[in-house]
Amino acid sequence: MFEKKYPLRLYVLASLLFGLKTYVVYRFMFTINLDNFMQEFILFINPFVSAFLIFAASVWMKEKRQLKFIRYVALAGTLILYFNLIFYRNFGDFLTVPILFQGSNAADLGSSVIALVEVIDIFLFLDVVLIWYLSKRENSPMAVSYPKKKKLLVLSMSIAFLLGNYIFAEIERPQLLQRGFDREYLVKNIGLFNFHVYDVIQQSRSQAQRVFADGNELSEILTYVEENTTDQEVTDMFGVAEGKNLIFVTLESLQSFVINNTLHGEEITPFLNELIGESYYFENFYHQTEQGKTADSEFIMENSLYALPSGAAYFTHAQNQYHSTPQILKDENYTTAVLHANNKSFWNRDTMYENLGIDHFYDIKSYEVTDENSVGWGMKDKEFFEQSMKYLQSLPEPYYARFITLTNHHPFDLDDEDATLDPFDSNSRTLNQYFQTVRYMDEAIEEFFDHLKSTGIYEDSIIVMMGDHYGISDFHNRAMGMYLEKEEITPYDHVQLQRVPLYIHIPGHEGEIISDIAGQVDIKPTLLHLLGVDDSHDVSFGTNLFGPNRKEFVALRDGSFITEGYLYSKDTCYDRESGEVLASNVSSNLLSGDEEQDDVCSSMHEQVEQEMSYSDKIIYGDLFRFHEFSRNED
Ligand code: GP9
Ligand code: MN
Repeated sequence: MFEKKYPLRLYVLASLLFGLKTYVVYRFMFTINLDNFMQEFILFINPFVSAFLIFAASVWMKEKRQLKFIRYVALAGTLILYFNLIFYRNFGDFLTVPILFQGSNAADLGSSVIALVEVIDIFLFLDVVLIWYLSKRENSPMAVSYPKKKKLLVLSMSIAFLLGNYIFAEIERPQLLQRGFDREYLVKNIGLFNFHVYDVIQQSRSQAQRVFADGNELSEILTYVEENTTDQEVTDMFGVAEGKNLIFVTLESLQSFVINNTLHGEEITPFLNELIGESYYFENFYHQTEQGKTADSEFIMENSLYALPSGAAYFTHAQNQYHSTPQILKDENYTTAVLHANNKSFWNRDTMYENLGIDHFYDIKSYEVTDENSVGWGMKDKEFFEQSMKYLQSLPEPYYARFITLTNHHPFDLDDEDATLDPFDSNSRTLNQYFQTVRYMDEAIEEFFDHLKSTGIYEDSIIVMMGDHYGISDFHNRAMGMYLEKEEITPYDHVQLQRVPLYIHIPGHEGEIISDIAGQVDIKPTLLHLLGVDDSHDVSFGTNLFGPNRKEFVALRDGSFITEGYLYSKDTCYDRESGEVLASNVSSNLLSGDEEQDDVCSSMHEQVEQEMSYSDKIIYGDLFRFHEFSRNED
């Protein structure tokens, strides 16, 4: 009786339930920053707008098809939401099209995924069950054949809602869709599902970019690079490692905050702390990776180009023409190799390495991997270094050999017998265990140094070690605040936590602690300088870290940047040393064109965006295919 008088149509019910569920996930399962009521409001309406838009399309169908459509859309939408949640728990980020195409990675995620599933997740599927049940009832009054007028009314309503949402978003964040800002802004303002549509359009556009790109675009970029990111000054460090082997170690997920720090009164990284005294150690060195994580760190340091704003260039642009460090070193008679005890296809490395000029890739097949010598993602680092020595010794000298470690990887699992530090005690199992795997890595590096010394390789080599990216995402901010004894982790703290260690260890050199700001794009010109290789024709977005004309800023891929004096993040400008807020709403000030409101950060803000867009243009357009990298022959 009630149902007849006030018919509740299934598309309305599904929209309400799905909208509500999405809102709960946004609000309580993602950690989305909300600064004001307007943002709260937009975040609340956008899930309903998206849900209505898609479910309401059912009114154009016959009754039976309506029900089927609603059922499957509810299920598919929930799965999309859930995959995002799982991904978010690990990476603190949302899925994008290129990430989805990295299907081969998903299989390898194994242990990580299980650690990311929680019992409460079952609730996310309850509305799907209800919709399924209601839609399967005989003669359900929840779907009827609608007259044309009603269909048009529903359609106009859904478009009006979408437009309303867009207008609110535009007021809150001008030029949102044109500039993108970051994924969190997009999801916060237009919703996860519209963000996915936006991402698909963006990705198709970048494909088209390659097709339509031509060499002319490069000349403006070359002029910029020449004027801003090139330092040809020859210093007394030039060629100090000429003809030596270059051993590069990627320190998985190692952040700088553990270096020279303690837990339970014990040093976390005793060996790495001691090594500072015998190395050039960069204490304000930032990772610049994005979604490609380790692959991005490799991409940046080998090419001195920025990581892409979404996806990993290792996947999306593995066929491009590059001018990488291994390619350059091969011309100098170097043998190039990568050693990493994981599947060769992970991050599409096998394809990319060939293209980057890596002669030998010692992947999992080169190692004897057993249950005993594995944990978490695979072979334990100590075993990895030990078994790697025979390959290292077999390489013709001089060589450039890159080692990628693995044990200190989320979820930071370790066998009891390998743990030499007690876990931290907080609500985050991830952070608690992190200290233990970091300690394990420290011991593994110490053993590696011992191997290098006992084989005599040490004297003929320089050893460079770099943290690839953060290990502890914002998801663990509460626990991180507890460890760092801070009430909250602010955007300023977040950026400072993106510092990763960089060691340049040259046997015979005393080294020093270098406090100047630096980033992963600076690695390539620095290494070439040390090896005494002429790179005057290189196109690089970094500068030699030992040179006098260093770049003025380090740009992070989320739009934050650091200068000697300032730190900019989330539209706010901070004093770099003290963390004091100097100005907020920096980009709106810039957009308003009001000179007076322009503050210290905003002029640099423009240059940072420009520089990253130049790097993106090179990659999207595959522009190096139009460039001849002539080098001075002697
Ligand atoms: C995988 C390893 C980890 O081979 O390098 O990659 P990550 O998940 O850190 O990008
Ligand atoms: Mn990594």
